[in-house]
Amino acid sequence: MRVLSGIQPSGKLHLGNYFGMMKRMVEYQNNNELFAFIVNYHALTSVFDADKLREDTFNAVCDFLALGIDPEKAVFWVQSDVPEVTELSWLLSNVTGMGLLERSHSYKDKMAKGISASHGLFSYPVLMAADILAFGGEKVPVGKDQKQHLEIARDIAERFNNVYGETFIIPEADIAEDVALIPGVDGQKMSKSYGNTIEIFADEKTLKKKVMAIKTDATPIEEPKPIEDNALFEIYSIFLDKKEKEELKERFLTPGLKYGEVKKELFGVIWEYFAPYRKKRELYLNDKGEVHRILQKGAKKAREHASYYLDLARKNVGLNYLD
Ligand code: AQP
Repeated sequence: MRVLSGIQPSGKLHLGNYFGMMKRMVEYQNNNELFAFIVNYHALTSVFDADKLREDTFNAVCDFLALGIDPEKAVFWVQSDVPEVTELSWLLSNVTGMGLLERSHSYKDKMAKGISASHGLFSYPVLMAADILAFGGEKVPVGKDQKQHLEIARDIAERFNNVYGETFIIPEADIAEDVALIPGVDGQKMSKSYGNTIEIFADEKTLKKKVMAIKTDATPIEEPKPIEDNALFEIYSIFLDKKEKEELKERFLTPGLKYGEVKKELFGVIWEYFAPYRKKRELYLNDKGEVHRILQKGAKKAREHASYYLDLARKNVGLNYLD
């Protein structure tokens, strides 16, 4: 099975990114053909500082490698090193109805939050469809927030195939229900653009500050604590197995629990969980040459795959005028 997914370097990577997508990607690479990439073209919809984009892109690459992407097993690259996807995006644009994009929740949510909309932000799902279709992606591990974008990608692929004949594989979203939507410190979806993230590789002091800032309700200590819509409970739960989660639930429902103590404990759990990855990440951060070699090799392989689908699409729409 060909498994494919990308991540935006639009800020520092966070627990939502890791548990929603990255962790499963790493697991998939052992028994599947894995395609993983850093989508810096997509980040251009929200990042307008070139130095920041360069830094966040390099950091995202090192994060993903440290967290377990194995460039010997997976095809791993940075999106802008494979320009075929932008050409394919144009071909797809012409079979994409305006209405389909206007219904995008992510676009509408960003508009509602006062983020000004560019054409790039509006057409983001078309580029995302190109990212998937260019590589024949069959299964796409994502968080629940990307479910609709995946449906749009499927619609675009089906429409293209209907208009021009069988060209693309129809991809399927792969969403893990237990980690589908991880809340941020304010209880909304954890998101780089909402400034509510707990970063995977924050330093000790920052991590502690973020965890201590998780929003909790004002239930008195002597009363049971709610577990529904409780960001502290939900974030803690992602680090626990089924039995441990039941125990945590029991603790929340038992009067006397102090949120502050649970937060301190959670900080320790997160810090320990990522300790081995932090060491590995330092090695990559300090070896730019090796990282570049990995990415060049990945981009070369990715371009070969993308060329196959792009050439087929060019031919099927009639751009091969000399044939
Ligand atoms: N809170 C989340 N819970 C579960 N999964 C999440 N993902 C993101 N946030 C959560 C998943 O992580 C993958 C990569 O996300 P992305 O960076 O490409 O885009 P995003 O979903 O828009 O993530 P952000 O942090 O919210 O970025 P910004 O703020 O820049 O838009 C995706 O599979 C996503 O589902």
